[in-house]
Amino acid sequence: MRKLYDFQLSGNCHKVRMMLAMLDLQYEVEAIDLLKGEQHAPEFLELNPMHKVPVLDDDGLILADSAAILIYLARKYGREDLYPDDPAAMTHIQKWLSFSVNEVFNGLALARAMVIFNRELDEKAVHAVADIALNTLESRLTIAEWLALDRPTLADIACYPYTARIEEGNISLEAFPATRAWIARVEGLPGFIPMPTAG
Ligand SMILES: N[C@@H](CCC(=O)N[C@@H](CS)C(=O)NCC(=O)O)C(=O)O
Repeated sequence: MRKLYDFQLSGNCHKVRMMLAMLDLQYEVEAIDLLKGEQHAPEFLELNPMHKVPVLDDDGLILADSAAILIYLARKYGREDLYPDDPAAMTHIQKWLSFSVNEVFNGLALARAMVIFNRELDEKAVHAVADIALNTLESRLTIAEWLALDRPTLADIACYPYTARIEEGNISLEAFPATRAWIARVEGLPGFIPMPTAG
């Protein structure tokens, strides 16, 4: 039995949905409505005391945190190419996984959350981080097709959802052509599934 505790509009959940689809793994979904506060329910906290989705139950093994789940799924189900053993490769990938939960989340995801969930945050501060995130992506993707290595890795899956949906945060990708081309490349990967749009 495999079950994903999921919130449709969450990019962190979408990373896991993408990975499961790319691996062609079947799973049940248990929707956790963050807008109704279901992540604070005692039965959910037993799974993840951090009050956050995604959580994956893989035949009784309970896993939280999208990056951790991506690593688990890639290594458990035969996609070592997405997270190889080589120390330098792992380090390159890990740098982008960290970037995905720092600059991408605190800039791109929160800019979108301010618009689609009416999150009350310091817009100037969030947009400054979003600017760093987009310029970092653009500078790498101007000289390379993929973020970490010369092929797709977990780095690309982890950075994709909030970047692809940033226009829902009223931030344009017009000035970031290399990033737009990379989004299209990720969308062309076998098994890719699109992230649901807000509204
Ligand atoms: N680092 C975690 C962050 C997970 C996270 O921020 N989840 C959000 C949805 S995108 C959440 O569940 N928020 C509920 C809350 O903070 O109350 C991951 O990558 O899984």
